[in-house]
Amino acid sequence: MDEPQTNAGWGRSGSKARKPALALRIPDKYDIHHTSIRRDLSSLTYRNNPMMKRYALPIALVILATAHVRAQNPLAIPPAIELDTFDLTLDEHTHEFYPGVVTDTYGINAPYLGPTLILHKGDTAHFRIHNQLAEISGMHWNGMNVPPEFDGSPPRVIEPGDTWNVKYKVIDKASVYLYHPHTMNLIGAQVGKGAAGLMIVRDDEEAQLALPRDYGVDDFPLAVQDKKFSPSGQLVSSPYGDSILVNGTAHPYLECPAQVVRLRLLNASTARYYPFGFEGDVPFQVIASEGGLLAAPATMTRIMLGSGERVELLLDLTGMEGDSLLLMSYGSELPNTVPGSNNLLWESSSLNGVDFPILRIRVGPQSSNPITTIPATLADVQPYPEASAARTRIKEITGTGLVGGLGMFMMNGEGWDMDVINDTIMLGDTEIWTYINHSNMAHPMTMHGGSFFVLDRNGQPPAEWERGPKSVVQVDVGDTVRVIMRFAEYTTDGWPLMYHCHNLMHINHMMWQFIIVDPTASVAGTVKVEHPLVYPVPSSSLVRFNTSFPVIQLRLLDLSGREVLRAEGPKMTEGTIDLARLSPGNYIALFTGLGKQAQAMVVRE
Ligand SMILES: [Cu+2]
Repeated sequence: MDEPQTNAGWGRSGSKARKPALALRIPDKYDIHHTSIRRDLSSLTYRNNPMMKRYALPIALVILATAHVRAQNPLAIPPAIELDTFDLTLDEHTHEFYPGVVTDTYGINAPYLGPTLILHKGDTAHFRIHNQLAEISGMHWNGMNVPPEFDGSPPRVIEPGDTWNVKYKVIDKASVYLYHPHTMNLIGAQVGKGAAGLMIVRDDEEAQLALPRDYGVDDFPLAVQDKKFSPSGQLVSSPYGDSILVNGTAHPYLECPAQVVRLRLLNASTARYYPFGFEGDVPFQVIASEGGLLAAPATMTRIMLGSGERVELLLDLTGMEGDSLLLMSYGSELPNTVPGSNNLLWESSSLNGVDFPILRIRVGPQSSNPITTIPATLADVQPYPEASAARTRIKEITGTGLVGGLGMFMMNGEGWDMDVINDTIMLGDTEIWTYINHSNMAHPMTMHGGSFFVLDRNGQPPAEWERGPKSVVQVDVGDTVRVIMRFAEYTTDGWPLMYHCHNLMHINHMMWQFIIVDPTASVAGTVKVEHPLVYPVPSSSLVRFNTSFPVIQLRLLDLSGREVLRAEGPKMTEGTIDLARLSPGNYIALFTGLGKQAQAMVVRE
């Protein structure tokens, strides 16, 4: 069992203690290339401080001379907590990412980001989410399959000052998950200020393996973000930043023992993609993706992650005591369809299209009971067979826009509308979703409701590291990516689930929703779904219905989830639906009353 850990590197911070920010332009650039360092020097303009002006050149020269060894801050490791009930408080804070520069932040039980929550598969997890922000918020469990009423998507809202009680059974496999607000129109802003944290799920299958899992000793979370700061040191909402933070630490280094270490690597950035790798092409083994372990480690020297994607990787440092390694982003290798490349048509950033360091790893002495070998096999990974799919949905992304969201991206011609259910899925079904990207930019696509498997990309099997359970998949320009997902656990019961682009500047518009319905049986939950009498079936015009409750609202959905009819109900227990104007086919009729729901299949001849 892991003891809760803390780390002194968590930072100098205050809660709501506002100090005046220094009028100091932050020397935040992170490049090791001499060309980009020259760009850095031009931005080192100190204002309102004659002393700083006088020393600007010598300081710049020192920075130039030490560019290769600028990783000077110990990496913050968020404390890991393991509780029956987690109290998570969203609040405003301040934090010094750079000494003497006080930045306004959001945090969860912390000045910036939140603690790492340790969960166990099979247990019931309880959370009390306290919203101390001055605006509405929420909480979502990225990658996890939880009852939709606790998923935290819009329209779920926690009003300022309110607490939301959440309870769900942990049914997902051992991996690293994310929690963050998923509030309508505020996701990017709230996450961008620091309202996010990691969850580590443990299970018996993972526990059987000789893997590093001593949190903070040989098992480390690495949440990588690019941030933009204003001249006064405040976080600026922007598609790109030119300061790299890992777990909120600028210019970080991490002391690792000379043995196999586990890095839980998360792209927590707004939009930037990172082709991660170690200087000198030191190989590493990817062992897990968002939803669980792979069948076997995949040996790689580069891994490109889009926003929201995460992997666990092993790095064998055995025999390397005294040595050091540099985790890099090889941005020069990004195709120009991907945010983070130097595509001249999009927003610019000094880090676009260039290689830059992420984290310096310094190898120290071995810990007790070190892991020194990497297992050859990992988990029983059984992608759903293609033949088990009840249907295929084509999801075509179109439109032209910028990384920051200007422009319009559509899915099958539709944008985000909270009043429209885009897809209706039958409980228990397995479905293939085919994402086709005809827009001008790569999008990392995610689905709520758990993990899926990637079947293929442009007809080719996915890369080895993409063959485990995933909840975010990269869909590049021109790509056709097929994923297969099972919807077996929960009906949505009035709380639709989302699928969306994980670029946090796109998410407010590139989001769509699905419901999971059980047309054959009552479902557990707060609302018991009843089966009204509906006749005749089929019909070419009027269908009569009888319900056990007065109907307030009546909706008809086609089998792709598109709403084809909505009417305020008769407020009586019987009435008629006119199918005459619908095309022939099957439809689901949803009847809503006060605290009551009923649904039935109707057929237009
Ligand atoms: Cu997008």
